[in-house]
Amino acid sequence: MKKLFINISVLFLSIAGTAQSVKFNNPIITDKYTGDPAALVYKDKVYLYAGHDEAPNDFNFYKMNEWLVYSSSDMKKWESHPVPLKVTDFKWAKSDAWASQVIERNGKFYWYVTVEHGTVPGKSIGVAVADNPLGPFKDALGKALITNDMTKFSDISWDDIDPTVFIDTDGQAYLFWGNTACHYAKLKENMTEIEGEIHHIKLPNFTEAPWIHKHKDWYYLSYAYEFPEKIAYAMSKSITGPWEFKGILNELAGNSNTNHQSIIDFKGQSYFIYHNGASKPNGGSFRRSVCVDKLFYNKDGTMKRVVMTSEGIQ
Ligand code: FUB
Repeated sequence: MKKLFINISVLFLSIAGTAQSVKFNNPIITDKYTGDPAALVYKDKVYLYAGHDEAPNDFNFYKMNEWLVYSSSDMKKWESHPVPLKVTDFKWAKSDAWASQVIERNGKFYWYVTVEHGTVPGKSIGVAVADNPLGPFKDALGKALITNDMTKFSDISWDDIDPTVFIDTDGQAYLFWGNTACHYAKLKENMTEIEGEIHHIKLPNFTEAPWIHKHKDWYYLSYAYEFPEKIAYAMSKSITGPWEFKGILNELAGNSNTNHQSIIDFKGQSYFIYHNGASKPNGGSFRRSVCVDKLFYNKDGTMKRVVMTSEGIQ
């Protein structure tokens, strides 16, 4: 009887010990509220670009004036860097440092951003450029690349948001973007001009936040689905489609009505990077925090549903 008692206490001790040794790594960014993560793998690092959520605790809409950049070599430790880009760096823009993405081409880094245009009513897309992933970035065009009057697939004034850029194996670059309507167009080699017409892709319950990535020989178009948002995705054998809808990839975050994803492969592992509103004590839809969890594929190329965790990357 005495022996049994001792064994049970060892078991309790070891359970308590295990619980204490687990570290909660999500959210990964805790120095500021951050939303709309866009990750870039360059050389042996991941650069994470995000909008800075500056809304005070009693403010129930976005207040975003600048974008931030963090870097990591292992997806666990994240280094913060000086603010690389602000809305005021685009003289023609008025406000709203909304979702963005950085991509490298021929040693230059192009940062596609959403902003409210100063004179053309509605949201627009601008592009900044730098010689290295940390900047400084400067407006590459001196005007918007996309304005609200260039697209007619949706009547709202905020349908031209959330750019994602992809360079295909033949060197052709594509810009995808949208809210309620998913748009795409070719980019010229200079990365600052649209080539040809703007197309529209029909996707079930498309809200916003398209993200294009390729894994093995499949192209993936993930996006925010419904509102409040889940993340869903479609797959194709070609960047220009046809896209086949594959269902939900990530469930509601619950504490934020948006979830905005970024998907990368880094050092042999796939990652799903997103935001939620879980930061204590004042996190929420307008004070978001970036998180990372592992992403896994099935043999047929479909993606396994993401499990959002507090532990994150251990
Ligand atoms: O951060 C402002 C907007 O919220 C983004 O542009 C959308 O993707 C949503 O996350």
